[in-house]
Amino acid sequence: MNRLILHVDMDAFFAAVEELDRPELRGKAVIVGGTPRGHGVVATANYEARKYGVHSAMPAARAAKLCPDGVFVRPRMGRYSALSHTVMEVLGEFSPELEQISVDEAFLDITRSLRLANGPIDMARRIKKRIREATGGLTASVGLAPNKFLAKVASDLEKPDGLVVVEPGQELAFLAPLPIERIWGIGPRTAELLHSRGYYRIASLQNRSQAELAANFGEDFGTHVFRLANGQDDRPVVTEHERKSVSAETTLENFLAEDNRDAIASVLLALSEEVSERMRHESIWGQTLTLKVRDEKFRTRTRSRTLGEPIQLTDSIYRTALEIYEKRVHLDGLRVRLLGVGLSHLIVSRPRQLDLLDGPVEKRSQRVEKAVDAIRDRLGRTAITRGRLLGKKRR
Ligand code: TTP
Ligand code: MG
Repeated sequence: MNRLILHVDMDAFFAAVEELDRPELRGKAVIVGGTPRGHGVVATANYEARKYGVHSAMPAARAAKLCPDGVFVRPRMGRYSALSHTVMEVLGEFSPELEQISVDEAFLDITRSLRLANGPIDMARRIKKRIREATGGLTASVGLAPNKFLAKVASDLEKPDGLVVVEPGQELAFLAPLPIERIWGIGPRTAELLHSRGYYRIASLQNRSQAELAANFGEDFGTHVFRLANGQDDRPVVTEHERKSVSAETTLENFLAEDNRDAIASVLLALSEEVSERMRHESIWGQTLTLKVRDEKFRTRTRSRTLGEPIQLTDSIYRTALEIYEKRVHLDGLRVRLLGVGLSHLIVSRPRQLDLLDGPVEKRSQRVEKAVDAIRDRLGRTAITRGRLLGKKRR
């Protein structure tokens, strides 16, 4: 049976919230995060500011230059979280099979919930309308498709306020004209490599057999690309209580030498921090740490270690990941192109007796990380960054 998967993504989320709360901003180019004098980075910009080329993660100084009339607004994380919650509650009204991906994004499996509407497209329209009502006027873009990958691509195609449907049987035709960068895992570096081999549109990948792609890009990545390019993705929508792991990974802009310990450590620290932040936010701990390393030839290695007790803090995650890297990863001189850190064997609240085992150091570190969370909630993600992540060496 065909599945019906929705991907919902709020439009220019933080900026849209600011426009909602401050009508005087409407019609102007709004940039959230950073300052006009050029400190910090942009969290997001509204569609008006995007016309000037401003986008997320851009240094504020550059944004100010590109868009001199842009209004810089300080992030209000508490307000965004509250509205995020509202949106997720609306989605939960339509189906219990809800998987939140980020602050403004979720998958919803509506295969079994259709009785609430007059067919899937009607359900998608109702969801958009309910989100608008419940938030006081925010718009979402929705993709409706037989699987997660197609739904995610679809929701992004007609932003803002989009609704794009991929009918079963239309998967190949839908993907064919799109650039290869639409495929998960094909970032700028990989795209460059693929371009040099003549692959630009997904159609060019659809012409290749699985064996050819596996021979070119390694068994894992080649198979992944083959499946997605052909619109195949059977990952289920995983609701919160079924979730098995929390992980973060990144493809490196510049490949790192296997023995570039400092640079590898910095990346692992940033990933550990991301994982820890999510775990702390949801009050979950994990007992098995998995490190993922992909080399420049696309060979992927994963190494796991089950610990004596569940962990949650950046420091514990980071130290374990780095130790696994140093002791158990051997790339034979190949460079590193991707690193990932994940925790599994999750528990929702920490067993009581473990609190007694906490040494004073861990207690302090827990307090520090809690304080960091609180400040970030108020001032935004980039308000506090660890010394190491700033690229400065501190001894
Ligand atoms: P996105 O959904 O990626 O972006 P968006 O909602 O602003 O715009 P779009 O219409 O393209 O979906 O991210 C959601 C929010 O997360 C975004 O409003 C701000 C925040 N964010 C950051 O703080 N830093 C980032 O680098 C990104 C990508 C997002
Ligand atoms: Mg969004």
